[in-house]
Amino acid sequence: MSCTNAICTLNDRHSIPGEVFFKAGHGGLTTVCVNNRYASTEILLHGAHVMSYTPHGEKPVLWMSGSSYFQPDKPVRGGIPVCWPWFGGHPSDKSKPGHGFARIADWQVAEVDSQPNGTLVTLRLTEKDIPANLREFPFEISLEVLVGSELHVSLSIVNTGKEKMSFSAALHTYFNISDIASVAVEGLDGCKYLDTMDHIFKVQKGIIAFEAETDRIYLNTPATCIIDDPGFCRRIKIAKRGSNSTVVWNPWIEKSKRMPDFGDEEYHTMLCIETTNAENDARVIVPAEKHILKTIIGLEKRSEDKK
Ligand code: TA6
Repeated sequence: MSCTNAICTLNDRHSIPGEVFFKAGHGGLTTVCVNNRYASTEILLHGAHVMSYTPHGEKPVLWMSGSSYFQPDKPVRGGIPVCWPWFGGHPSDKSKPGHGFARIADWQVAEVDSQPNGTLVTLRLTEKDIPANLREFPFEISLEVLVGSELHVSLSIVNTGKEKMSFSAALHTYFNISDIASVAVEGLDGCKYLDTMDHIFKVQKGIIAFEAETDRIYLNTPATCIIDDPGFCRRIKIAKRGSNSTVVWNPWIEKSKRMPDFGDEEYHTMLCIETTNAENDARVIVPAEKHILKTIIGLEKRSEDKK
């Protein structure tokens, strides 16, 4: 087929009839649309941003703000932002974008593959794809998204340079919940965490419930977390690989009002459980070394709700 635009070329090269196609989505941003026997997912090439994951017959698992930007120079608010090569503010240059440049870069499609346990979409980014002022070292990163009965999202980071590479990172996942006042997070009992609200290290006692702005970096934990959601009669399981830190965030009332791309009342129905390499879990890899940061998201029925 003779194509006159990028979308046509992508469909020509990578579409899978009845399973994967490309379209110009929100803000005209190129979007990979996956719909298979398990679930439906949309992924932007902008930031390799997984926008949605909805297993058939279920409510959306990922949350998306109704006020999100969809612009080339801004991050999307919701889904799974890819935060790399720094988590939070840049370590030394505050003029650089928060949470790194990966989430606002234009990634390339490397592969789309239909597999027995789901649809695999692989996107790729190198230093050649980002503005020169943001380049600090050579790299090749890939995001592999496997859309199946669970959602597997792996960020592979390869040091293609000649020096050691230091980075921090997050798969900064926003989850769709019934009501922040009624959910609880299991899996972090006894964990030390940095409470960024007062910058004091504390220890988690039991489950996490929410009654105020919550922004915590849990340390030295490979644990699987569960969001127990009685309102939606479900439990969301968040397992991980290559991560020894987990961030739990809800902006609550005042911070929600300070974010222009976040509705004032939207904090009620979202919760971030982030698979990270943050704080003392920041990483260093030598030339040719690869690090993989992976989050695995699945649903479970609540025992009380099993009929
Ligand atoms: O992961 C928690 C956090 O670092 C919060 O402090 C809050 O800033 C959130 O990320 C969102 O950051 P963003 O740059 O996407 O507005």
